[in-house]
Amino acid sequence: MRLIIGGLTTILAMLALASSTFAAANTNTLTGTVGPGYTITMNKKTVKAGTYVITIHDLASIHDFHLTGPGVDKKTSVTGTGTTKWTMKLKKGTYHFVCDPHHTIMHGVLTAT
Ligand SMILES: [Cu+2]
Repeated sequence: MRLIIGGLTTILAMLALASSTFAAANTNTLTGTVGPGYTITMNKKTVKAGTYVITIHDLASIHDFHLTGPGVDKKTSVTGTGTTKWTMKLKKGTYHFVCDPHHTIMHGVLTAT
């Protein structure tokens, strides 16, 4: 019986180790998309403050994706298209993303808490 409990404890310890290793390797990610129509979106509205890899899909040559907020001012080119990855630290606060040429109709907010 002691042997079985000992074995079980070892298995549980290994599972705990495996899950914490997985959590450490798991990066915070966000995805922003602009175009192809007159839309700009972020896949989340609220996130925990921390380091993020933000993947931007710029799907139109008439739009850009411009993200600003505490310590952040990043944008893709208006004429350029394609996928861009930004690694950045999001502090607690409010971040705004816009398409500069159409900022009155294409904008959104991301909150870090
Ligand atoms: Cu635009």
